[in-house]
Amino acid sequence: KKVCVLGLGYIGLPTASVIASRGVQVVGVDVKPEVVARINKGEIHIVEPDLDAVTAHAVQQGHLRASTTPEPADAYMIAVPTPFHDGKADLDYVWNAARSIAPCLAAGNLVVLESTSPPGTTDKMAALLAELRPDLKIAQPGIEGCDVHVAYCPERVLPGRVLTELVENSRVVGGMTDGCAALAEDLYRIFCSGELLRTNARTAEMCKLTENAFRDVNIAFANELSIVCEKLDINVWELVKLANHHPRVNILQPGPGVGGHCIAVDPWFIVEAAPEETRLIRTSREVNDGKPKYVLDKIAAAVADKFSDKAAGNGRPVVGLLGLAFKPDVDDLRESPALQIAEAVVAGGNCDVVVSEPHIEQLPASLANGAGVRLTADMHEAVRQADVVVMLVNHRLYQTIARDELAGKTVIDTRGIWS
Ligand code: SAJ
Repeated sequence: KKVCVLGLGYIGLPTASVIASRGVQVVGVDVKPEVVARINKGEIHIVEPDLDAVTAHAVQQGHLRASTTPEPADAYMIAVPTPFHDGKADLDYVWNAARSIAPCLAAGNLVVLESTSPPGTTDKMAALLAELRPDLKIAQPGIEGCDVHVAYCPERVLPGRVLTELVENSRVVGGMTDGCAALAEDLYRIFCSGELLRTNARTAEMCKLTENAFRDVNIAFANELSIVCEKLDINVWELVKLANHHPRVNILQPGPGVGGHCIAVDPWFIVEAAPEETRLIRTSREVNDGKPKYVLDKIAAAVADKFSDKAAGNGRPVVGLLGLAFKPDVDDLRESPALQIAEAVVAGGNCDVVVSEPHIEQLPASLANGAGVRLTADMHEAVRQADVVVMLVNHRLYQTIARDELAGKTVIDTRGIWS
């Protein structure tokens, strides 16, 4: 058996490597020649624990190979980006991937879409394949009997735990027909030890969006509570902890906002699909997107306060920002509320800024060009130099910052680690 994986990013590369590690012949396809060259040398281009060893081994054993063009295989897995711009899902990468495999397709093949997609995308992809290959009977929703099977099976792995979750998580396998789901189940059984749950493609598409929207709505609830609690002089972290002792309550943690390219994006796919019916999902997005501004207002008030302290001519207040990543213990700054806050503080220009982010070696361009900002590798120094300390990301490393280091400083703790 041979598998062709399209898109060698955060999902495609680990998936291709894990399938190849089971002794299956895998060809990974990416449009970027430099990515292909790197993987063929047994190296990886993304940060993910243990992936380097699994990929290197699969390449050395001759089970994994990368290429810029697809080739005939038994199964095709599409794991390309589906970005969201200006209120619309951009599915061009999916259509391009489908076009690129169309000439290779043969009777008996399976095509699985894994990319996060609006409900109905798999149907449209199958229709596109049918248009490009009129000589083959491509699966149609609910109609059994076809040459090429089509399914949707969303990835659900957590960055930082991809290799474990790829194998152990349960998976929703949505077929265009029951036969398609059964064939897709056989493919995932090669490397998944978790449960494989069969459904139709449309439900599987919605399931992925629902999981991330559920988390977003729950975090929005926590973020709204944090603002209410501040007004009412209640410690929100103590409150959430106490409420969560109830056997049927499980509130997530408030923070400076929601980042990453999944939870902050996927709910919009649902809003786009049903704009009139999604008041709660849309409002939750707005609550979470509003949280960085709330934190910025607190920083501005603290800086103004320190300014009056420093009016005697002792210089500008110093703001120490702890963390830039979108969540703890990762180096990923994309769509990060902490980075958004840092950019606005630096752009404000009325204070000096010391940034700590233990997972990066230099400031991103959006900060590096600002005046009065620098990165320090020493988080204790960032705290020591700051008049206002802002905890933005609860990296494990920050647990070594002692309470006495904060004495005499204004502390804005968006993650509740010192509360
Ligand atoms: N966050 C909070 N409070 C919390 C939990 C998270 O403010 O209690 C924030 C984080 O700081 C971060 C954002 O939410 O900014 C998202 O982080 P996350 O760890 O919740 O999720 P992601 O984006 O890394 O991964 C999610 C996962 N989805 C779910 O848990 C339902 C993952 O399983 C998915 O595979 C991934 O999205 C994806 O690719 O869709």
